[in-house]
Amino acid sequence: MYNPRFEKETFKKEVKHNVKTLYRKTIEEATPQQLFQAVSYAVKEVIIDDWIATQNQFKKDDPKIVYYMSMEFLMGRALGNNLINMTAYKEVKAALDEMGIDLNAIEDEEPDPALGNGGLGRLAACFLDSLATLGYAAYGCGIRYRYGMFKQKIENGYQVETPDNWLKEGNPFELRREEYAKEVRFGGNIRVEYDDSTNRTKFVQENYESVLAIPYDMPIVGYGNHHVNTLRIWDAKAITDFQLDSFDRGDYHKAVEQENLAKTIVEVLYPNDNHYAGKELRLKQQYFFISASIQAAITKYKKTHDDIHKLPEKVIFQMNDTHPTVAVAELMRILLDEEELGWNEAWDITTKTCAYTNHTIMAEALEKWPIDLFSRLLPRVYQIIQEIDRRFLIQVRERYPGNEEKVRKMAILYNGQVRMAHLAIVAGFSVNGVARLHTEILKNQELRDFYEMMPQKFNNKTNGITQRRFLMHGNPLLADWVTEKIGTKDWITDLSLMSGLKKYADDSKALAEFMDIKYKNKVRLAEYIRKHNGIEVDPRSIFDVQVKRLHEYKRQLLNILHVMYLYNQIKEHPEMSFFPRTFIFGAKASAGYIRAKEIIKLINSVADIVNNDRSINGKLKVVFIEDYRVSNAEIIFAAADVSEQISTASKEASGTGNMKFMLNGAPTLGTMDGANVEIVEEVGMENAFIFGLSSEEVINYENNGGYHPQDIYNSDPDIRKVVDQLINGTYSNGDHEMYRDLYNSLLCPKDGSKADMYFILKDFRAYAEAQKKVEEAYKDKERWAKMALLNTACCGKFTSDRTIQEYVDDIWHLDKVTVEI
Ligand code: TH1
Repeated sequence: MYNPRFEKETFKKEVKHNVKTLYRKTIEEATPQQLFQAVSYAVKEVIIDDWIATQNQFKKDDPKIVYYMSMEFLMGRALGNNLINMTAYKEVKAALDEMGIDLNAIEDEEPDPALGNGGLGRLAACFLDSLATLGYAAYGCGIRYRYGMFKQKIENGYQVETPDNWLKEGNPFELRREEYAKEVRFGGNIRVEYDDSTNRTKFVQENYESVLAIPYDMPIVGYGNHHVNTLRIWDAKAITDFQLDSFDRGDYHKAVEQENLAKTIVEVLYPNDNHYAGKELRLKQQYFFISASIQAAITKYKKTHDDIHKLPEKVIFQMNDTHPTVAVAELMRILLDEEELGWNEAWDITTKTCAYTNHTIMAEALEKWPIDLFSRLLPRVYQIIQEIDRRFLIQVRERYPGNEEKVRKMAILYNGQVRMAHLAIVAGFSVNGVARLHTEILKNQELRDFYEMMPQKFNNKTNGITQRRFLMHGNPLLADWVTEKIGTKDWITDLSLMSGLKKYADDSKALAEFMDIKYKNKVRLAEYIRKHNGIEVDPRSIFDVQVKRLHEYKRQLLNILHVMYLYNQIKEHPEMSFFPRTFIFGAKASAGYIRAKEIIKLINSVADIVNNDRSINGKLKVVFIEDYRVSNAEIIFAAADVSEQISTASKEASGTGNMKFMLNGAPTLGTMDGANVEIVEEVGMENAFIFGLSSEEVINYENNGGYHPQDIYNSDPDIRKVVDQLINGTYSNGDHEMYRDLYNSLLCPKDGSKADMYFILKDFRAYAEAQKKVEEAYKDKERWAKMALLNTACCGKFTSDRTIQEYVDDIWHLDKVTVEI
């Protein structure tokens, strides 16, 4: 047994006790939310012991620590996951059953912590799970947003955003740690002082505003190893006036301003995925959590080490995209101004401690802060960046004498902007992409100049996902079946063992069992859809699923145009054979992304027409699942037959949903983009449906001004019909304007951009043919079952455990910790 405190009677007593002391109630009287709280506190009690033990082990072993710096951690619910990782899920479920409490219902009471947008934030969460499971010392560093990712409602087919007040009922798993608060300073000016006695120039920030950063710690439980790491997210508080400089004391305006600053800084997560908006508050958020995290890391290091020069032996700051990149300058500031090191010493430490992960090549996602804004908000940090840039450009000119074009292309400060990616590459010792293809594109296209100058920094770390959440928790039927079939549950920590399923690929009994589990999961999703959408879907139809953030490059528009095409086909040829299909969508659009919202409306309009057309006998259904998030994702992946991964080749850096589908036995229908390439390599071309332009072809077209979608429109009547239906009122009650912008985006954009930038019409025929092949394959039950099973069997590479081990081996060089209990 993992812990005697999970013993049935002990645990039951604990829950009863909690209900009594927290709410003055009995189990029978308690509300489901109160039961969730009481159960969670009982679980936390046990976690705390392991958490303490882990910290003590760290003190003994003094391991190297990775600080995973991220604006986003899309954690998903904690209760079920913690129970799984403490290997107590089934025991606790049984104990609660005896008390008449349904664990699943209790789990549904937990708000889904959504401190992230999508793949990037969820990757950070999977990484924390793997770090703890593999026994490495790690901190996640982020922001405790008051409001996470908005809740999505669909009203009249349109997305409506409502605030995600995830802390309303209190978060039972967090610990507030006021005593580790750090001050963070913004604005003002820098006074330069010369100190004769030490011969040093001092840089003193004056007239600044400051906030107090208060850490909240959440436990990150490793699987079955008593290892508990920490996610440290920062809240902001005004510095009360007695803490102000004597000069400022009693300054009422200043006190109120600082109150406001503190409140607004952590108020809300920016709901943009793969997009940079350039808002001042966002930069404040970045510096706020970075300054607090770096200060805390240095304080911690200095508690037990006296030589700051050896920081790189014990500390790594991994920067999750450019959002935390101000870290390099903040570390320099602390080393220069507070530790009083010289530039070269400080630079040496910084460039051995900081590493950067690139997650996108989308131009609109690149962070380029206007210099005036940046230098006003972070005057000292800006000075340091100027000096980093000055010294870097000397090197560029040495390497490429007379080549001012190179200087312009590579500079950190250029054209009135601070280019954060360049800063990260120059100051980091490692630059990694998140899938093989993506890393090659970085090296050969986007970051070519940097790769040429410093090839040793570049490396690939293909993303991964945690099987603890996305199989054990999300798909318990399949998890148990896998354990039975391969004769071990070691796959929970070694996903390569899934290959043990390959021997069942031609075993009809095993295949039938596998598909029976898929069927049950489809029934579960069908019930969810009935309850939430009021739509009846047939679990015997093909569940064809595209769930991810809504973005033009992800091409949900291609998917829904194809649905419109199928509908036309069925209507025109009622006798045509057609295997029933349910197209399932789930996607949030950034609140300000108008075209993405139009696509959501279109999907819902098509759903309305198609689902209510009795003449097609329910052959086609379209479902838009409201508020796609981690908790319903688990249900969706388990139930999917087809995994739609149809981004314009070269645009999706990796994708991680693709891996979750694969794990759950859904073949990929996709382009050769991101990690799809590696998925196909593992599972075999014959077990996926690949179509469309290659990334090289896309890049080629882009470099030559695009292509002519008009030609396709003119020559292909089926495509023309579908495109025309955007403006002839078919899906808009006769309104010819509702989808005019989508129509224009394909043929003649009004904003000066290229027509059909994402090659939707170009790839349409290839997509339709691939979809035809899906249908053919599905009709042959055995063949489909084999494909599906092989997807599960071949997914071993895509565990985040493998990804993390690669980061450790090539970048972080962490020490393993064994927690002794
Ligand atoms: C995503 C990428 O689009 C996706 O391909 C990848 O699998 C995932 O990161 C994890 O590596 C990104 N999300 C964001 C979010 C923001 C900015 C850039 C990216 S890239 C806010």
